[in-house]
Amino acid sequence: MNNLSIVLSGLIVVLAVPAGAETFTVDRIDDPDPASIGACDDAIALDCSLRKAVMISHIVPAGPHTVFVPEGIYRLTLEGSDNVGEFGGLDISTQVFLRGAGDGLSVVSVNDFSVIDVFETAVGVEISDMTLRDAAVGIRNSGELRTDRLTLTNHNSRIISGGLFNMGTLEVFDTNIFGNAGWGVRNDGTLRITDSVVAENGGAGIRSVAGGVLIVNSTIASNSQTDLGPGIDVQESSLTIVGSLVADNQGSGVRHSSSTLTITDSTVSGNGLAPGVRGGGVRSLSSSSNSVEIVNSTFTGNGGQDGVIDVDGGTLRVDRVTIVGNIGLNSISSPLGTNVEIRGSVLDTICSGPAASFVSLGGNVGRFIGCGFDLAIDSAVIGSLGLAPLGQYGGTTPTMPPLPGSPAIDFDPPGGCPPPGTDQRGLPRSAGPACDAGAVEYQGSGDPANRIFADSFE
Ligand SMILES: [Ca+2]
Ligand SMILES: [Ca+2]
Repeated sequence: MNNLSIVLSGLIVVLAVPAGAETFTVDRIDDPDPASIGACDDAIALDCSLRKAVMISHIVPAGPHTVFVPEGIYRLTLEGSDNVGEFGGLDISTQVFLRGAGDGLSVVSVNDFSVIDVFETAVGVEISDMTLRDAAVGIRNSGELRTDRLTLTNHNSRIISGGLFNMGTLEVFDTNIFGNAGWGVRNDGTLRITDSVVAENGGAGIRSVAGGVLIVNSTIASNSQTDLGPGIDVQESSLTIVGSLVADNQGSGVRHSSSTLTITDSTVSGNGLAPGVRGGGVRSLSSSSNSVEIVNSTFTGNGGQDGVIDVDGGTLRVDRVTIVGNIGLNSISSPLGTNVEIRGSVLDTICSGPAASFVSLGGNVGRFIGCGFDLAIDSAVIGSLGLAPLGQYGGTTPTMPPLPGSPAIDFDPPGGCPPPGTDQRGLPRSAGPACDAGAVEYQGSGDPANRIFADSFE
C-alpha cells in the first residue's frame, strides 16, 4: 500500500508514503539476542526489540523504513562492538527514521561508546521524539542526520564529546543537550542548531575544530562546569550565531581562532567570570585571519581581565551593539594588529588599545574613553544611559531597551539609519524621528520596556 489513510478529528487524511516504506513497531523493552526472536510483525507479540527493529529496517528492501519506539525505558544490554548493531549501541548505515513517542517518554540507555552510530552511507536519517542517555556519546554522526525533539543527557565522555559528535552533516532542531560530562556537542563537519538548548555540560557547550557551525534561536548556557572553558569553542571553522542567548558559561561566551565569527540579534551575558578569562563575552585568539562581526546584539554581566570583546588580530566590526553593565574592564580590547570599526553602539566602559586602526563611524553613545571615538559624531555621556535591566521585552532573547529619556534614543549616526531595518527584537528601525544607538530601538509608548514603569506603580 503506497498511501496511508488515517482518521483525524473526523477528517480522512491521506499521507503519501514512499513505495515499500514500512514501519516496524518495537514491542518489548528488553534486549534479547536478535536471532532468538521474530521479525517485527505487528500481528505477533514480543517479536520486536529496538535492536531487532533497527536491524530489520536495514534488511527489508526498498524503504526508507521507520522504526517506532513506543513509550518506555529501553536498556541495550548486549555487550560487544560491531558496525551492524548486533552488540552495544545501535548502528545506522542507510536511510532510516527512528521515532519515539516523545522526548522523555521513549528513553534509550546503553553502556557503550554511543547510543547510536550513524555511518557515512546513511543519508537523510531522522531521529526524533526520544531521550538518549548513559553512553560515552549520545549520537556519533558521520552521515547526514536531522534530530528533532530529542534529549541527550548523562553521557560520560570527557575527551571526545558528550551529547553529539558530528563528523558529517547534522541538523539539530528542538533538542536539549544537557548534563553531559564533557562537551555538549563536538563538530568536525557541518552543524546547524535551531530552537535548541545546550546547557550545564562539563565542558564547552559546543566545540568545533573543522567545518562550520550555525546557531539559530538557541540557548548555550551554564556550560564548562568542570573545565572553565568557553560556552562555544571554535577553531579553524566558521561560526554564525543568530537570535540566540549565550549565558553564564564559565569561560568566555565564545572563543575562536583563525575563523569568521558573526553574532547577530543575540545576547551574550554572564560569561567569563572565572579567573584568568581574557575576553568575557568574545575572545578571539591571536590570528591575522580573525574576522569578527557583531550586529544588533547585547553584551552584559560578562567578565574578562582584558575586555568583554577581546579580539587579538584581524578585523572586528561592531554595529548597533549594547555593551553595558559588564564586570570586564574594557568594552572592547583590541591588541596590536586588530582593525576595529564601530558604529551606533552603546558602551559604558573604556576601550583599550592599541589597535592597528580604530575607526568610529559615529552614532556611538556612552561613557567611553580611549581608542578612536570622535566627539563630533559620537556622544560622550556622563550621567545615566537610561537602559532597562536585562529582561524579556519581545523577540527571542533578553535585551536592555532604552527607556524614555535615554541618550541612546534617536542618536543617529551620520548618514541616517543604516540597515538592518529591525532591532535585536525584530522590531522596526527606525521608530520615532531617528534611529537609536544600541541593539534595541525604543518603540515609543507601546514598547514592552515601558512595563517596568507600569510595574513600579503596582
Ligand atoms: Ca510485533
Ligand atoms: Ca528612534
